Amino acid sequence: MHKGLAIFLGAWVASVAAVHAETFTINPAQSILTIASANAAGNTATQQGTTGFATSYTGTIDATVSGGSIQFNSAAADANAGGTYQPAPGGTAGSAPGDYGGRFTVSGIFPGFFAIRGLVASLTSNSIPLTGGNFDATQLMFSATAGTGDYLVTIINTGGTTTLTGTTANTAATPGSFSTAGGVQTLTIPVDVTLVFTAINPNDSSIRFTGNVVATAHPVAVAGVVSRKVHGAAGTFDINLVSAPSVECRSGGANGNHTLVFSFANTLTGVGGASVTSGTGSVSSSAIDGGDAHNYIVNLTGVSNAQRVTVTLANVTDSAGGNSSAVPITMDVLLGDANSSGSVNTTDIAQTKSASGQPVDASDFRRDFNFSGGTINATDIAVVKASSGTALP
Ligand SMILES: [Ca+2]
Ligand SMILES: [Ca+2]
Repeated sequence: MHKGLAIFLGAWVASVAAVHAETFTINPAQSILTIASANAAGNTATQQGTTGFATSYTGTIDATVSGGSIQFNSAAADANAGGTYQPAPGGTAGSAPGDYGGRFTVSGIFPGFFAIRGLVASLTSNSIPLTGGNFDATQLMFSATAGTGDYLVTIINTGGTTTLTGTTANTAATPGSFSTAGGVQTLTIPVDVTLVFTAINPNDSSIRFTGNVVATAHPVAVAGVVSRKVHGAAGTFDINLVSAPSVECRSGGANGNHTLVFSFANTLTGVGGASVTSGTGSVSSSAIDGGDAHNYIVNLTGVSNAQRVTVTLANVTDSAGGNSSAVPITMDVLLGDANSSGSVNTTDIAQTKSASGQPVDASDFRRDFNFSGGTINATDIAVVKASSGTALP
């Protein structure tokens, strides 16, 4: 192995500080929401049978976790049909599977029933600080994105269906938690929300749901991402895109070609593809490294200078059971920026001139702008001079 590679492999151990959304899968065995109280058109409700006021949830939660904070982007928390409840859909006589089922009495004498069906809730928040793995659960907002409430009072022949909509703040006093063990991330969200809706008169009905939602994710572990070029006979040199000096300062040639190597802690079992998701350039080819399945190689073309270009891998899975819907990396591209400062100026010119005549190696490859190998020479000095005055956006 070339000594330059050894140096940069050392830097790969640091985890990628990429911030991106993870999709957590709700665990139904640990995600039970109970109706703590309910009233239908002003009448206090109790549960039908023994299960009417409790059911489990399935679905997904999309959240972004960075070092010290968590943000909930969306969710599709789907209440499971926990039993067979009156009335039938549409508020007609009979019964059918439902998420929740309740009963109530109108005017003290007329029995009524309601059933909640097809309830799906979303979950959003601003960025919430994570302190010791805990976060303030009252910062979460719940929205009903689908679902109906069917109700029927048989004797007075009053029945119908109301759509469950609206957004309500979580009031659970217990903090939520986020933890990681064995690569698996676990979110625990205490829930205490009251959904207000209309049965007969506006906002005449409400249901308070309490309990916990537990969801897990197992993202792939990214070990590092580099931009790789072969400098002639001098060998292969990588620029670590995750930690400084991270600016790709070498030429992409006439076609703006660069090669990115994503490295993972575990061998890859699948990658859905790679694409440029921000900035100018396109993917000409990409594949799992045939020699080492820890790596995914992306060849880029049409990458313009003086820009930030983001390349995102889709649907990455690994041999440890990890999967991530998106693994992005942003490369700063600035020809001639030898010292990775974000601008090309007299400092870069002086550094290049000072290396003139020296053989290209790990100590000075950032000044071999045309990655020719051999020695740093007049061609490299001409490149940095021509680039002087340029900068990253
Ligand atoms: Ca510079
Ligand atoms: Ca050169």
